[in-house]
Amino acid sequence: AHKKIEVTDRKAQASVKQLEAKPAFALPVRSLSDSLLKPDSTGIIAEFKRKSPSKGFIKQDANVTQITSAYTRCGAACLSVLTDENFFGGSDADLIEARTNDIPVLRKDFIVDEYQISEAKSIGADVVLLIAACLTPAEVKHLAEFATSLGLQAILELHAEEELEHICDATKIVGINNRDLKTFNVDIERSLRMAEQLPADKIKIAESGIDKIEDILLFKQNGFKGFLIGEYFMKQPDTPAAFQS
Ligand code: IGP
Repeated sequence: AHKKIEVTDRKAQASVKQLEAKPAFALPVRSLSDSLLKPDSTGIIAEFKRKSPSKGFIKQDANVTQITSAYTRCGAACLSVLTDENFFGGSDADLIEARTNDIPVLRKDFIVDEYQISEAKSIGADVVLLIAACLTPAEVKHLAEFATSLGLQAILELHAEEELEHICDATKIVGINNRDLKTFNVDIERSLRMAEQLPADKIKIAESGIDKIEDILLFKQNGFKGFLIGEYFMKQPDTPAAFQS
């Protein structure tokens, strides 16, 4: 049966009205699906991540402005910015800064309620992540519809086959996480097998542990349109300069 990961950490909250009043809430949303489906898209979703639970600090003093603008300049189709502070050392301020680039920005966090989606919009996010391991299928449907009602797109993240039941009409973009969130094991073959079971009309994104061109080609051959890469880019000695092609 499906087991939820419990997310307990919550910040002090502004009212939804206060969120809606923030200037970024009114910004036009940039479409992730349009960006990924452009004929010349690299499909690369480049992630800004200072640290992770599996690796500790990757780049403690990373500069979000420099790195996200370099990602954009070098052809990323989308930016992913961690806003979770506890596990990933991220912040809303990082995402607000990344939003100045002209490609879509994904708010990478553990979303469990509508409030966090309004909050994502209020800091200028274009896309939110819904992690099946944190949500029931009914919650995914509800939250994906809510995101759509705000004009945002949602990525449904799956890892295990029993999570396929979380897919619904409102989840048009499906990410398959190569990394198990509990054991941190990365298994690309497993993701490819799982992808075969996705409905053909979903846009597929491969997430985590991607560190070579061959991985991307393999995912492409299997119909994936997006490739979410964090650690490999962030661990380069000089991330902005190293991200050249
Ligand atoms: C990026 P990597 O191995 O390239 O750094 O992975 C991204 O997929 C990973 O950060 C991620 C993630 C998540 C983080 C995927 N799903 C959910 C936090 C929450």
